Amino acid sequence: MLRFLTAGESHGPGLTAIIEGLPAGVPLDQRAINVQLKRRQRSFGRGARMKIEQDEVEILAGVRKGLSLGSPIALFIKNLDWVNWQDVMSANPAEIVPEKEEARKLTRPRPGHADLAGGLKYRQADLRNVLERASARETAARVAVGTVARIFLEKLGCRVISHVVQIGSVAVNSLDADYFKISELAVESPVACADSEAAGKMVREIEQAREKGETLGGIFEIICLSLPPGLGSHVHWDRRLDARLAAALMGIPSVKGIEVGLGFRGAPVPGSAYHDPIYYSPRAGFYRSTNHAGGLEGGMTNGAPLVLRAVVKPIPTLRTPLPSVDFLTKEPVQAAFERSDVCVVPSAAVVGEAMAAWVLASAVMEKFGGDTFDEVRRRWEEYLSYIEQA
Ligand code: EPS
Repeated sequence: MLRFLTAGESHGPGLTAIIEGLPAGVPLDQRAINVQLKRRQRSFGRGARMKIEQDEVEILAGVRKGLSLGSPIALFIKNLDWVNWQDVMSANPAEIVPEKEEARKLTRPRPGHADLAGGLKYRQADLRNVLERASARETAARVAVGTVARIFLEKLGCRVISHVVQIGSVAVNSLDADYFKISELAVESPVACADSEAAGKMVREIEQAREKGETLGGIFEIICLSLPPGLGSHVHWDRRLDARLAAALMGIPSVKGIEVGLGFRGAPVPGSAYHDPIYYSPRAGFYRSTNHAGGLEGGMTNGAPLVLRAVVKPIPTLRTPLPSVDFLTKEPVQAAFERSDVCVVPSAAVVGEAMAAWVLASAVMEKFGGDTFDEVRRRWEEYLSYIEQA
């Protein structure tokens, strides 16, 4: 079984992740992880914090001479902002400077953030004790973990890509390109959008939002390619791959809805036009002319590209804050504002890729699992040749 945990506060010393269950013999290079960490950081619409952080992973355990050992893998990403926060955030009370701690205290909960519910639940007088872990800074660790899963999948020939299809009111209509081209164009775009005309409008909409002290949400699409049929299972609710993918994507801060294939857009479509007819040819095997199901039927991959969408709400830290109530005095106030991002949709797409890769690698390990990568690969290849002959 593959599993992982992360630890770390947004302004603490850094983010730690431990991965367990990866077989021995997977080639892991920190440079490949750093490429994905950079992608998460650099999109248009991020705030000043991203000028401070230069996320780079350190592999502290579980890898020797570039290969996984089958032991737990420990990853660490330093927070470069820590030097500015040590006297507020230190685990050592002797290092805390009370005036600085007071100045950073948060008592005006932001609507839409974890501040209020978390403060009540964990009985905190300083809501910073909630904010610090609720912050999407933690998603840097998920990208590092997901990249390990991505490398594992790529060794089996699978790809996970993404692109942004909507930011604020600007949506991409339909894209006349294959998924590889879409991915290439998206990687080059400042807003991860493969349609350059829409991307230009998205950039302008983000600029206008920044001027107004607003924030913007949007939609990203994840596509997973070259998966065999039969990952996941119809036999239990918690083995259905669509349920597991949706949970992993919903766990990304600000993600508020998931579509599989046509998703919500399928509501007005009659069944005869919705479902993807099945054909067979000796060369292609079973195939479809459409993919409204998004590559998932009965909770299993069906061999078609797996297509998911996630809607991201506009982030709740607003420069022109909404009404709130002081957590301690109960007086009406304006919600707190901390330096923040205007739009995180392109970054969320990178996190989405990471989480999708994680769920898929877990499903691969469940079906083909072994202690070494070669064992997994042999079982995988044997299954692929069975599928080819089926
Ligand atoms: C975040 C607030 C901002 C973001 C941060 C998430 O941080 P700060 O308050 O330090 O400027 O930049 O995102 C990241 C640090 C990151 O790496 O994505 C929040 O409150 O969620």
